Amino acid sequence: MTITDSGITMEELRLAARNHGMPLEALRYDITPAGLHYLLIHYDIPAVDPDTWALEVDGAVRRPIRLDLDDLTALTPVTAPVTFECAGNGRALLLPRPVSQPWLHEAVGTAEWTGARLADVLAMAELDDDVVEVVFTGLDRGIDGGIEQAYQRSLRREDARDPDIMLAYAMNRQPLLPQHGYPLRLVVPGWYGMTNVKWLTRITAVTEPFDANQQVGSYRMRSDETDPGKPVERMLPRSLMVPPGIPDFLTRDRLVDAGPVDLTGRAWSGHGGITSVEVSTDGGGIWEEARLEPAPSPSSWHRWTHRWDAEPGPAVLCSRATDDTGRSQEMEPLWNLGGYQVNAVQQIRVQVG
Ligand SMILES: Nc1nc2c(c(=O)[nH]1)N[C@H]1C(S)=C(S)[C@@H](COP(=O)(O)O)O[C@H]1N2
Ligand SMILES: [Mo]
Repeated sequence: MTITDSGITMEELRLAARNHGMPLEALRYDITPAGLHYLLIHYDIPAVDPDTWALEVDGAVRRPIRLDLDDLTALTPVTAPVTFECAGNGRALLLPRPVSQPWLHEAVGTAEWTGARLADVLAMAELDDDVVEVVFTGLDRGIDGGIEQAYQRSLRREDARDPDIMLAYAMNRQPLLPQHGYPLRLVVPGWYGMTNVKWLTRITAVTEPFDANQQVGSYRMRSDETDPGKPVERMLPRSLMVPPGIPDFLTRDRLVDAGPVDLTGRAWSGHGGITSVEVSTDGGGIWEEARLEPAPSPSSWHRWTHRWDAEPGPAVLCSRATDDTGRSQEMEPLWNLGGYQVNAVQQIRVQVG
């Protein structure tokens, strides 16, 4: 059976016009400037009144608490660069294309987040012994799968204990921008972006696994509608390259001068550190080891570089990352119903002139 692409739909275009990616040339920055960080908002940016906003911690806890922004900033702060990637990054490379936000490669960014430790706040509230998950609720509401809901995600109790998880009130040392979750968001290093609940207003300890839409309806690796699938959690390894040379406006194919070209990019994984990045300039035939720099923190991407002696003619530039666990990247995207975890190798067509 041959499946042909029916073209991007108006629904996808509407989503793409609201939610922008990180321009790939911004891979040059260790810390992505806030305005260049990718953006994904399922519903609308909610209106927040900072004077009345507070975080409620409730459910199966011995001491329900209510914290305003001053209470949260008074707790011991942590700051770390954390690489975010949307679980749908790469979705638009699939055929047939799952209809949702149509990302190619650019749903990524690394900001420096500052916040209180989630573990400290949970310790203040004292979870009951039979708590199995912690549910995070945002202020934004909408309809998904025909059901009206707030944006909500949960973490298993053991995962919520990670001391690196933040209740973040600053991005790149500034208060959060409205689109990135002002005044408070969750930041869970290593997990795909949907985990990082924005406009956080409530944390609820529950004694049964949480089954709302964003937990069981979306973000599962499913082969078809009848498959309950496995949850999407930690980021698969991925490497991206700064496209060298200059682009054609419409096709974005690249024009590069012949001679030595310093290729550079970033690589990350939510399963552990990156152990190698390889580069191919012939579309994945021959691979050479790139020079990999240490990551500034365990939750941040690594920088890599590779010298390429570009000879006149066409070339297809690729890079692929391998992590601590041996996970790596395939050349061809692996299809799944929701279009998640598509970490196929980026391919950049260039003409060397
Ligand atoms: N409340 C709320 N939190 C949310 C979302 C949302 O729509 N509402 N989108 C999630 C998704 S799918 C991603 S990929 C990240 C994107 O974070 P960013 O827009 O700050 O880059 O936020 C997550 N947190
Ligand atoms: Mo996402």
